[in-house]
Amino acid sequence: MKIELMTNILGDNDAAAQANQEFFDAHGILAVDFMGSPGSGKTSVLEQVVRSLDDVTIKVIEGDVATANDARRIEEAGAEAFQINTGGMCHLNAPMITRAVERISLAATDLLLIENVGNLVCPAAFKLGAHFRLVVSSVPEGDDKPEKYPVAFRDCDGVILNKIDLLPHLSFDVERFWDLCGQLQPQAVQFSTSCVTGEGIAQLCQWLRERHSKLVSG
Ligand SMILES: Nc1nc2c(ncn2[C@@H]2O[C@H](COP(=O)(O)OP(=O)(O)O)[C@@H](O)[C@H]2O)c(=O)[nH]1
Ligand SMILES: [Mg+2]
Repeated sequence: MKIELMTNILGDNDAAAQANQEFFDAHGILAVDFMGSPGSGKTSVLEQVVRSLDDVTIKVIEGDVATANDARRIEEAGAEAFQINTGGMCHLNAPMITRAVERISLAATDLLLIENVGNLVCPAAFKLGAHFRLVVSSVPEGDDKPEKYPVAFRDCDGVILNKIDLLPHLSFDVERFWDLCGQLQPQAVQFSTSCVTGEGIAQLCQWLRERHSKLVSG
């Protein structure tokens, strides 16, 4: 019975995710779900993207257990942000995105960036209707994270290795990290970024631009 219930919950979520994606497709909005541990730098990466892509209309949905701190940071960076507080839930789900989308104006929006709740386990199970899912992992977390949390690294379209400015100070085997990522999801696009030096942000922005152009050109 428990398994049936869980199946139903995921089935309902998938239906809402499908409807979300159809809405984004119809409006030419590229939606990207950023997943990762607390503190991996999800908000920092989004701040950098918002500041860099100043000719693109970006809206951000922020998911957190509590506070609107991240939404404030995004608005300071220059994009409208909508905060979802999950009140204890460790992930966003598709109906939460549906409700958020009803409350923000997405007219003329090019990119909808979604910061999932900081967690490497639960968000992977709940699709939101985003076109792409990117995992933000960071150097201080260690190079074994893909091995320990394989579902997130398998069920994603790309991985951002953030905080590469810290590589000289920590023992982190970059080659091992990317090997593990490649074994789990060979198709995933790979980015190496630092929100301190700005390294790698241009590549991520270029990828977002290209994905958006591809979406709107059909
Ligand atoms: N050294 C370094 N610190 C970073 C980088 N990106 C984020 N941080 C710091 O890591 C901490 C967590 O970042 P935040 O963006 O809030 O992470 P989130 O919880 O994943 O949204 C903050 O103190 C950031 O200043 C980076 O590229 N390099
Ligand atoms: Mg954050």
